[in-house]
Amino acid sequence: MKSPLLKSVLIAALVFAGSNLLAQEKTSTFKVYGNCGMCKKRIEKTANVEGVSKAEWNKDTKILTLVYDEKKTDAKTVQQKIAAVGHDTELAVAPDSTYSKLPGCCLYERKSK
Ligand SMILES: [Cu+2]
Repeated sequence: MKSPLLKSVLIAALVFAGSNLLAQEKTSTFKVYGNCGMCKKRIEKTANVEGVSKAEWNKDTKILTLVYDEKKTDAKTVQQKIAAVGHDTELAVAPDSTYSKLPGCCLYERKSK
């Protein structure tokens, strides 16, 4: 390396690239209780907060697959948001008043009740 300046610029570029790699996305899967296609839409829409790049709920297994940036959000926060719109999750329970306002087809069997 001829120039010390060039060297430090290169090092800075490498450190920058490295920190971008560290911001890699994390995948979490957890259970969200629900029944139908409407539930799927509601759950996925609610889970799609800032920092989430993918939220996909499987109606049959009740498993939500969440891909997100750990620096911006976490699985627990997303589960709390989902519970707040009426769906129980592994870590969060929906308020009874919210659950009871869901459309009839969405009134899934609550494990915790
Ligand atoms: Cu539903």
